[in-house]
Amino acid sequence: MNALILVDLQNDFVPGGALAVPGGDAVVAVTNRLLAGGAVRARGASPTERLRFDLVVSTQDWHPADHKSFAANHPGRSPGDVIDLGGLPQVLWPVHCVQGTPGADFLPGLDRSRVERVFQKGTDPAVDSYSGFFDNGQRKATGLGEYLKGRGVTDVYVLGLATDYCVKFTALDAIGLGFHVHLIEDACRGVNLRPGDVAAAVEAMRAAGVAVIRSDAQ
Ligand code: VGL
Ligand code: ZN
Repeated sequence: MNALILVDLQNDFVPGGALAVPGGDAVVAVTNRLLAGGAVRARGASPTERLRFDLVVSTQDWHPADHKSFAANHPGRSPGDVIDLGGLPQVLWPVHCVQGTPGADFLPGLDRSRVERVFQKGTDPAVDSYSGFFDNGQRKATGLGEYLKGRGVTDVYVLGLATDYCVKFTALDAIGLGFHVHLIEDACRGVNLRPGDVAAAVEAMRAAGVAVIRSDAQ
């Protein structure tokens, strides 16, 4: 049993949004194609067999307006600054994905017909939550891990935004929970706050045991 996890395919993460990821809008077409029976092969499948996803879920960055990851909530600070937040290093971001705002909505062109559950994260103003499974302090679970285990999922495929933040930590936590994890690299885009961040994130995932694949893998 496999599952596809769509990570944060939301308006604020594409060009024109508050925390625009370069090229973020390009993942919509790749994702829709995969959902329509695209070309990635399942682990162990024969070379001619196309990957079919048994289950599709989504994460949604969903912050209250007073979230402490927003530079605007720290007088004198700017986006990109790093502060200590409850004992964890925290990159400060522009205000983004505020609950109920258009920026927090899913991308309009995205085919959501197969999404069975949405797991919201980043709702606690005191702690950020990059992973779709746990907050950054690994204190609270979103329920995604239990849901996937309860559905009998062994393999997860991860795509979305942003490669060097939410995609990375979702994939790493999935490894920690014992799933076989596959990153669909060309269906992801990253922030690259510092040049090389995306490449380093992909390497960190690979080193942790994530299989890095492409949507057109042969
Ligand atoms: C994300 C930064 C802040 C992400 C979310 O979805 O990767 N990045 N909030
Ligand atoms: Zn966020």
